[in-house]
Amino acid sequence: MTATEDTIVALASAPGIGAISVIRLSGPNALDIAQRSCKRTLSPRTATLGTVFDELDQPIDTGLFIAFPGPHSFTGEHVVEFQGHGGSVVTQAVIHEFLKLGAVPANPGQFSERAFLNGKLDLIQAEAISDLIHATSLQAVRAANQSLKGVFSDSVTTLSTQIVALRVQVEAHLDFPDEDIQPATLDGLSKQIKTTLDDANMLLASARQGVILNTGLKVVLLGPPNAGKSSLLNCLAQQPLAIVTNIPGTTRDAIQHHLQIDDLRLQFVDTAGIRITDDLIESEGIRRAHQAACQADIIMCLFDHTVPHIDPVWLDHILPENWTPEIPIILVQNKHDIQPEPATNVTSYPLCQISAHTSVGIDDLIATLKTTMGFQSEHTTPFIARERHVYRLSNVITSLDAAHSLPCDLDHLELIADELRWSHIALQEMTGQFHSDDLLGEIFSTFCIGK
Ligand SMILES: Nc1nc2c(ncn2[C@@H]2O[C@H](COP(=O)(O)OP(=O)(O)OP(=O)(O)O)[C@@H](O)[C@H]2O)c(=O)[nH]1
Ligand SMILES: [Mg+2]
Repeated sequence: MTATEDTIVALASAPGIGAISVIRLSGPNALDIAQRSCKRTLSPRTATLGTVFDELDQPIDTGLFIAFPGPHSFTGEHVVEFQGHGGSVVTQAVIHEFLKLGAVPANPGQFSERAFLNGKLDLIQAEAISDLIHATSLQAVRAANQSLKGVFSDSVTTLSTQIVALRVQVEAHLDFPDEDIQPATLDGLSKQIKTTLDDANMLLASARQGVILNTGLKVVLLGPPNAGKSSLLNCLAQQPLAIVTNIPGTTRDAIQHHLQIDDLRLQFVDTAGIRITDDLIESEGIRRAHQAACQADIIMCLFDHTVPHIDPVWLDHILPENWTPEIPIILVQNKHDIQPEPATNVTSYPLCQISAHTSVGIDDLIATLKTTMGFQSEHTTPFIARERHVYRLSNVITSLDAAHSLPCDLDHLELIADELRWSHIALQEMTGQFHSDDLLGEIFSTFCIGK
């Protein structure tokens, strides 16, 4: 089914000067517009050399036309791609000719939106196209390809099928309330809800990894003055990004640096040392350090040999008052070259010993960071995901959790049915089976023009 009667046109390659450019047409008149522009008949999926002429029969550009008649095209509509010379004026002149022949300019992401509306891909796959284009690491590229291939969507569909099966059972009991339901049946239902909830939690954990691959991880370095926070940043970056001195209170501001470590995009925030102070500037630095810590994906809590014992009281002095236990912490004992003995640690947080001077323990620290964030074995290729997916999956889990915590008896079946219905809708919103125009606008407007 065609999403619209318009035939859209856009430059699909990057704007500017290049060897070649790709201009893309999609819609019911794509083939007609392309053939009229070059006065040639285009065979499906065959490269045809042709010249685009203006209305005075003057040649504008000569290149290759490839026609993909719908529905066997990216958008599901008739698509024609023209590979011409990659200059800004010449490409604009070709686009102008296509517009004169009846095409209209495409909005950002409109080709992908049409592919979605025509059932060529679901919303998760469409988002993966944009994530692939914007990927900043090879691992993100691999993960985006997994999502594009449908790995994430398949898991969502499997979960959806499980929930539909549960709904069918519950609704059947509600439709025929006079028929006896055996306690064993209700018990079985409760167990199935629990299994589905466990599966949803596993999928959420994978989706969280997918978001980290997509957007990176914010790691905040927090600790007392002189612990070596700035030195650790410099050690990881392998360059003197931050000022280091032996004067406590050297770092005053929260300074952010993006680093690529083992294919992971990490945003490190070096912060002012935490201590009690009357100094106005330092106090503001500490406030900013605490603010950054509250927005962290993970906190690295640094200290050195002057702190031989780590307990919750010491941590309370370092962490912000409004710190939430959901933000994981790694304890990092620096200056191993001075003190190789580990501090006693009576907290539940992992402790890593490093030296920012000699790089001892840095590999172990990165490995601990990955395990703490739940990164699975490097043999499994994760899929890419977005905050939107994590949010929806959390809704699914909240509803399944509510359904599971209700007593599974006749009095509560209606409430259980309601929770199952909500969880099903949340899953459908992920793949786009259920969507609003606003949601589509929000997603596709962030795409490139021509994609
Ligand atoms: N021996 C030794 N000294 C270190 C190590 N790391 C840092 N230092 C020294 O410790 C002092 C403080 O280092 P910084 O990196 O400035 O410490 P900081 O935590 O950023 O301090 P503030 O910015 O004041 O909060 C400097 O003299 C560093 O050279 C290490 O691994 N071994
Ligand atoms: Mg510092």
